[in-house]
Amino acid sequence: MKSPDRGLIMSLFRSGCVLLLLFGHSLGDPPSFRVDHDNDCFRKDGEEFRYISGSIHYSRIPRVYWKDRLLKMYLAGLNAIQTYVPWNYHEESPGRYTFSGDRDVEHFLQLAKDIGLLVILRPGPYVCAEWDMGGLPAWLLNKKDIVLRSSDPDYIAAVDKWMGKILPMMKPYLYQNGGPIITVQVENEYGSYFKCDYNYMRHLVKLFRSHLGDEVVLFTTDGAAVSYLKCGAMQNLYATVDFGPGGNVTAAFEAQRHAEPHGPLVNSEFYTGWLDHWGSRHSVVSSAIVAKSLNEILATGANVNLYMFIGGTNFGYWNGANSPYAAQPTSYDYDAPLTEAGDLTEKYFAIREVIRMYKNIPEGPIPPTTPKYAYGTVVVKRLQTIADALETLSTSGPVKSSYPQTFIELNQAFGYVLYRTTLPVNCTTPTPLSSPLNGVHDRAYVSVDGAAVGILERNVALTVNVTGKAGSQLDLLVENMGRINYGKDINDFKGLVSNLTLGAATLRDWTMYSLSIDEAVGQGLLSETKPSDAPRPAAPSPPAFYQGSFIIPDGIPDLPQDTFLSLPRWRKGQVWINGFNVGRYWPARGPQLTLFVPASILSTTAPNNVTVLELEEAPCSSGPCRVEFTASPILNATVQSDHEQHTRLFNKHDLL
Ligand code: NDJ
Repeated sequence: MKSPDRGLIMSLFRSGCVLLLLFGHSLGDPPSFRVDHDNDCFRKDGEEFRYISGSIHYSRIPRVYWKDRLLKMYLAGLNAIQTYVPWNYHEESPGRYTFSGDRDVEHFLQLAKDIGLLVILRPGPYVCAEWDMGGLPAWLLNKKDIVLRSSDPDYIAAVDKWMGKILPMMKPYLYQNGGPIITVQVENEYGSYFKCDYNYMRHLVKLFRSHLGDEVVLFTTDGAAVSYLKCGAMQNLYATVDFGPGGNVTAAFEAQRHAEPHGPLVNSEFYTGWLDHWGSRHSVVSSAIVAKSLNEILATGANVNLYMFIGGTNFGYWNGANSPYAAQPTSYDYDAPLTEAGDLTEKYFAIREVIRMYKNIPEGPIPPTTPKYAYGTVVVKRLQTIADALETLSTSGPVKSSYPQTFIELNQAFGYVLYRTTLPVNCTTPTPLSSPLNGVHDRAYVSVDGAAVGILERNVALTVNVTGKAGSQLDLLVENMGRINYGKDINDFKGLVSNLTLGAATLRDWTMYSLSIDEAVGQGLLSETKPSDAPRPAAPSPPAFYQGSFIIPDGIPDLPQDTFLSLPRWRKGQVWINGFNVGRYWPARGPQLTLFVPASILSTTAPNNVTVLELEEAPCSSGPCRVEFTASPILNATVQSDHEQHTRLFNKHDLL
C-alpha cells in the first residue's frame, strides 16, 4: 500500500478537524468488519457500526480535486464513501491497463483512508452509473453475439482476467488488511437485467472470494422490490436495496428483509437528485424531500449511501445513454449536495443537519467553495473541416468494404468515424438517403461533395434528402454519442450498424476512416485552411475545427481558477482545452449550456489553447467566432422538445 499522505493528516489537524478513530482497533486485535445477523447490524472491530456514506466516482473528478471533495464529504458527517471502479476506464484495450493520473484508484483509496473515510467498493464488472456501456469495455463486442453479464464463456474469460488484475490490487486496501474498504459489491442491480443467470452470479462469488478471501463482506444491490431481489440476491452475498426519497421507507426495507431476514438494513443508493438526458429538463430534487427521507431512513437505524454526494463530469466521451436511445450530457451534476464543480449547496447543509441528529459531526472549517473566474471571450478561427484534415486524423488509413463496418470492426471505441461512398445515380431531384433499420448509431452529419446537406439521428431522423450527380462524394461523419448503460440493450454497436439506402438502392463500396481526433488535437496537428478554400460557414456547414487561445491575466492572486465554457449559438460538438477533452456541448438541445473547465488543465505560463469541433453550424457566418468563459454554470436551460422520459423516476418499478 502507498504511504499515508502525511501532509493531509497534518492539515486536517491544523484546521481543527478531529480524525475519527475509524481505524482505531486496539493494537492486539486484527481489524475486522462483518455482518452481525443476531443483532441486525454491522460490526467493526467488534463494535456495532452504522455507515452513512456518499457516492463519489473518482473517474468523474480531476485527481487534484479528490482531496477537496473527500474532505467536504467527511465534514458533512459521512463516515464512508462509495465508488465504482469502471472496467472500461482502466482497460481501454484488452490487456492494456491504466492506473495513473486521474485513474489512480489506489491513490484515491489512500486519500479516503487518510481523511478518515471508510470505502464501499463496487468493482462491477458492470456498474451502470450513466457511464459508457455501464463500465463494460466496448471491445467485448468484438464477439458480435456476446451475451454480456452472463455465463457466456468469452465474457467470463474477460471478466476473470480483469478481476484477476483489479481485485488483487484492492486486497491490501480491505479493512481487515489495514485499509479503508469495508464491503465490496458484486455486479450491480443484477435483478433488473433480463438474463437472471444464477451460474454467472455464482461464478462471480467464487472469483471474488478467490481473490479477496473469505472474510470480506460481499454484497449485492437491487431495486427495493421482491421482484428485483429474485434474480439479484444470491446466497453468500449480503442483499441490500436502493431507493430514493419520497417512497415508503418501511416498505422498501421490508423488501430487503424478504432476502435478508436478519442483518443490517442497507439502502445502497439513496438518490439525492437524478440523472439528465440531452433534450429533457434538468432533474432537480428538493433538499426538503431529501432531508425528510434521509431522516426516516436513519431513524430506522439503517445504513445508507447517498447517491450521488458529488456527481462530477463525464469528460471526453464517457457519458452513457438510456433506451430508447437518449444520451446523457457531459455534466453529471445530479443535483447532488456538492455540485459538479464541488461547490457547497443548501442541500449539503440540509443533509449535514440531519446527520448531526444521529452522530457527531467533525468540527469545520469546511473547505470553501472553489473560486471561479470568468476569463471572458475568446475568438476562435476556423481551421480545417474533418474532410480536409483526413490525412492527419486517420493515421491508420482507410478501410474499404462493400457494406459499412461498425466502430468495433474498425477497431475504434469512441468519437467519430467518417464513412465515404459515392452517389450511384444522378439525384437531380431530392432523393431520400435513409437508414431503414434505424442503424445510424448515433448521429451522422451528411455532406455531398463537401457541402452539408443534413443530419441523420438514431430514433429521430431516419431520412435526409440529397441531390447531386452520379459519382459525387457522399460523406457521413458518424458520432458515437455514448453507449447504453442500462437494460437489455447494452450491446450497443456504434457507427453505421446497418445498410443505408438512396432511393430504392442499397449503398455499397464504402471507404471508412477511423479518426484519431484526440491525438491530433493533443499534438497540435490541425491547421488553417488556405484562405481561398475557406468559404464562410453557411448554414449548415460540414463538421470543422475552430481554434483560439487565451492568456491568464497577471497580477490576480490565485489564478488559474475553475471556469465554465459557454458556446452561445453554437450547435453541437466537442471541446478540448490544452488537449484535454472537456466533453460534448449541445446548447441547441439543452439543458446543459456550459462545460466545467477545471483549473488543473489551465496554464498561467503559456497561452491556453481552445479547440472546438463544431458538427453542425458555427454561429459566425458574418464575423469572428467566439466562445466565452464564465464564472457560473447553466445546466437547466429550457429544452425545446421535452421528448419523453422526464418523470420522477425514484422506484425501480418506474424504470421498466
Ligand atoms: O445502480 C444504478 C446506478 O449506477 C441505479 N441507477 C442509477 C441512476 O442514477 C445509476 O445508474 C439506475 N439507472 S436504475 C437507470 C436509469 C434508467 C432511467
